[in-house]
Amino acid sequence: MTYIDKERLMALFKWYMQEVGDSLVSVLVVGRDGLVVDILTRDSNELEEKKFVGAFSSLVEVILKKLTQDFDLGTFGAGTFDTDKYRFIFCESGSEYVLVSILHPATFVDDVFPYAFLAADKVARIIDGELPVSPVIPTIKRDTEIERLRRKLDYYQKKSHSPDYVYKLSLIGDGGVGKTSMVQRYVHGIFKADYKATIGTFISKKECKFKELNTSVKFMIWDLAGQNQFQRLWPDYLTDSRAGIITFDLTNKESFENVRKWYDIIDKVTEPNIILILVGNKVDLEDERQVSTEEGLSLAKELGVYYMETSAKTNENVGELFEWIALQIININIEEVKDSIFDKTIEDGSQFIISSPQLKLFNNYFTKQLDFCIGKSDTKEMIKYLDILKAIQKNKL
Ligand SMILES: Nc1nc2c(ncn2[C@@H]2O[C@H](COP(=O)(O)OP(=O)(O)OP(=O)(O)O)[C@@H](O)[C@H]2O)c(=O)[nH]1
Ligand SMILES: [Mg+2]
Repeated sequence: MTYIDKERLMALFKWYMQEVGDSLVSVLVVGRDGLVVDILTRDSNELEEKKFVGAFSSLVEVILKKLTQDFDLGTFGAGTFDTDKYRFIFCESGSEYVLVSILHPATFVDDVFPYAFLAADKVARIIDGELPVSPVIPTIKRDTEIERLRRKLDYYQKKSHSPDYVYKLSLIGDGGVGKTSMVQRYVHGIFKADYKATIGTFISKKECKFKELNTSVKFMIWDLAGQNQFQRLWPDYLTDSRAGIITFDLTNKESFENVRKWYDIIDKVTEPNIILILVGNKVDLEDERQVSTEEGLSLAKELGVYYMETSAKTNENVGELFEWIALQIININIEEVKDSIFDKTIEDGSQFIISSPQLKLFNNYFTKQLDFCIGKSDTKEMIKYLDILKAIQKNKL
């Protein structure tokens, strides 16, 4: 059996229990063989544990049978099961394990599912053991009308953001287009050829630094599972996104045809001023291309978003993609303060200091970019501007 970092697993269980609240009475990780790897109960004592292991064991056959069927069909096993005492949610956690959540019978499972999948994905990664996994489960806000109104007010009242503001950036698009690969390339500098579909969502943090400009943008990156069985979770996971990367696979026409669907999903739950970019990934597979740059650009124009082509495999344009979004965010922050203090030095919340002539150049740069969407060659143009910005900072211009 592989080594499992149980301490981390337990820390994750604790976060999971804390976020879901009292309705979650026990959480277990179980192997496909039905053996319990680890368990946490709310009132953690051995007697309680035994009770829940017992409750689970009476169901284990049904659950494992269903999971095996799903697995054979190539779909992800996840579902609920009710007994008179408890509600069970089980989520497949990688191909070998299952995360089982035991809840009070009256629990509204739709509230728990977003957390359960998030936890299941983390469990799979902890067991995998290849990369560090944070055990932290963030609060996921369910999108009620009141919540939305409150956020809108909040957003418009906030003129500029504090240096510690963390921007939520979400990646969406069909399963297998390369979202996780792009994030892992950007955050960890690695690429893996095998495909492990994301369960629910995978969250990473990264700070995009512009040393010469003495500023940075902090991202919390939400990489959503693209497979259809996760669709009811998408709106919850996308809530509060400030930027979105709609990804398709250049070698898969269907994933391109689904871009509009993804656009509608993110458009519905986010603010109109969200920064969106359309990305055609796997540009390294030139021979297998099914979507041309022109087609990509034309759809991006129609949707009023930017366009870029990337390869997580060769690292083409991946850093540039995130940098581009960060620059857009800086630009929005400047826009928000510039009218009042145009001729003075401008200092925005993210420590971005800029003088009036610099500001003009910066603005020209963005205005120019707004006129057209960026394709592969245009990205070079962008990088050229980045160099100009760097030169400005060093007062060479
Ligand atoms: N050649 C090539 N393969 C890639 C590229 N990006 C991803 N892949 C491969 O495509 C497959 C799917 O990649 P993932 O990143 O897991 O896809 P995803 O969009 O996260 O999929 P879901 O999590 O199911 O939504 C993997 O086998 C990757 O190795 C790329 O730029 N070029
Ligand atoms: Mg993924």
